[in-house]
Amino acid sequence: MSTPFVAVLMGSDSDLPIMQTTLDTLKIFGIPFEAKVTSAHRTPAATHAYVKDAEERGCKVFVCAAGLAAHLAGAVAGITTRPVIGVPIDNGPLQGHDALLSTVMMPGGVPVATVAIGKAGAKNAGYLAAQILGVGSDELAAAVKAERQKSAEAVQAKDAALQAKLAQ
Ligand code: RP5
Repeated sequence: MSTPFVAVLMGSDSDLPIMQTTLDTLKIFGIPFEAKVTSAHRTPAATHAYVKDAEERGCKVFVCAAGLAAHLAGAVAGITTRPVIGVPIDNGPLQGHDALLSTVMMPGGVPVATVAIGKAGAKNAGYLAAQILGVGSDELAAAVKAERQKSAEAVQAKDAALQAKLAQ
């Protein structure tokens, strides 16, 4: 039987500094993943072959990051019916607005779940993958809830620190 995993694809190694956040988030949840540099434009045949092979080997969710024309997520969504999460990368002269529109504006019937531009989006891609996989795993769903609680407590601690400072 194949082991379920998440595939994190990026159009270039120049996307890795942002996409490291996705990998770190998947690690927090203990989700097995593969990370790969492959491009919709520069290596289309290799991208197609990888997606087909990954799906057969148990990939449950694809996370795809690209900047500029950013067609990677859409190209992957055209190959697989697994959920595809798109991360627009802000490494071009248009601050990621180009990548955002290229990633989000998919034709009907071939969705890409597009997250925010840049690092927040990369983090949310990891969380969203965990939430998707959590539908079939009570343990993972509980881990996502626990992370939410930790994040709420961090905000409360920040507020408490602010109130203490204001009271001085
Ligand atoms: C996109 O072009 C990549 O995802 C990257 O964001 C951008 C620039 O790639 P490099 O020229 O840095 O390799 O396909």
